[in-house]
Amino acid sequence: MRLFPSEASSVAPEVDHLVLFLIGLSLIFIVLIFLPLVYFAFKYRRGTKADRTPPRLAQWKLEVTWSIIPLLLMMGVFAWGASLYFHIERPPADAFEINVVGKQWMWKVEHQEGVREINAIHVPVGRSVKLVMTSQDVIHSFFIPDFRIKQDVVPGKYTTEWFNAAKPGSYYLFCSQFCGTDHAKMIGRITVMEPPAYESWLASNSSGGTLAVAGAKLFTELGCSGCHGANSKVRAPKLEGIYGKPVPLEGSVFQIADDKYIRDCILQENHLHVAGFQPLMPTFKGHASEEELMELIAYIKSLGRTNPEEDVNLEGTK
Ligand code: HEC
Ligand SMILES: [Cu+2]
Repeated sequence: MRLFPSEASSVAPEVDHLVLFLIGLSLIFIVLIFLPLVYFAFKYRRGTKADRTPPRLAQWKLEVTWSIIPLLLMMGVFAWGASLYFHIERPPADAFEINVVGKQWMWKVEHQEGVREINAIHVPVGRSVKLVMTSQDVIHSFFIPDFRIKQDVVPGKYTTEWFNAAKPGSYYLFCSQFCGTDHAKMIGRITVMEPPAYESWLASNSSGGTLAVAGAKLFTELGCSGCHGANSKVRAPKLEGIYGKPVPLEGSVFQIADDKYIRDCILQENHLHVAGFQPLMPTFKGHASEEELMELIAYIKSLGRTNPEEDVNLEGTK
């Protein structure tokens, strides 16, 4: 029997150190408080001849001591916890992306290379992986105990989570948000492989097109290219190079063209209209699945990207 799951990601030991420190600190204070409590309960119980004259201590010194010491300890724990939280929440700039769509009751996974999986993710060891996640029905939560990471997966939003797997192996993936009848069956496996094994896994499973290529196909099929294409008669904004840049919207506001922004444009949610254009774009709500939206985003991301390095910079500024 094991008390803790294995520490299989770069942040796992850091999380454990904090947890163990908190448990240790609590134990120290439990002993400091309860040992004297029990001792005094016996010493001063009714009928004993203990000396009950109040002690002549400088009260304020005591008060200040037991206020300042816990305050410093708690502020220390706060600083430690906050910095660890930011570390866990902010994916490193060089992380590569994998898309995840949760639904009752499975995890659908799409790699940028176009490989699809269900209830499984294959990743290389020692590389930072960023999961871009959404749900097509209710709130789910993506939880890998061995990696010490958990993040809600919310319909209509993209949430992210990252990890850097520390050792090859197979690790459980759970949904940790009660999401309906078969919630308990929403279980998957993370397979961490040595980079060469991962490369050959990718090569043998990819069916050709990358996510961006699938998105390009959809872009034509759904008629986006009819308006946004080079020879279109409709005045629609160019989509080349918009990803990650601020877009001027009606009413003199700017919004960064990130995944959520592009998703909102395609579904025409939140009344986003680009400044200087007629609001002619139809909504594609109900015409594109969550996976297809992610493919369209991958395609728009790939547009006008001349320098692969740019990728990293854009991620870094988010
Ligand atoms: C009928 C023409 C038309 C079609 C079809 C169309 N769009 Fe648009 N699109 C527009 C217009 C006009 C705007 C600018 C006005 C606005 O934002 O409402 C726009 C805005 C956008 C924006 C925001 C651009 C920016 O500069 O911030 C994105 C992203 C976008 N469209 C993507 C798509 C995708 C993806 C599809 C296909 C699923 C699509 N559009 C289909 C006309 C169209
Ligand atoms: Cu779930």
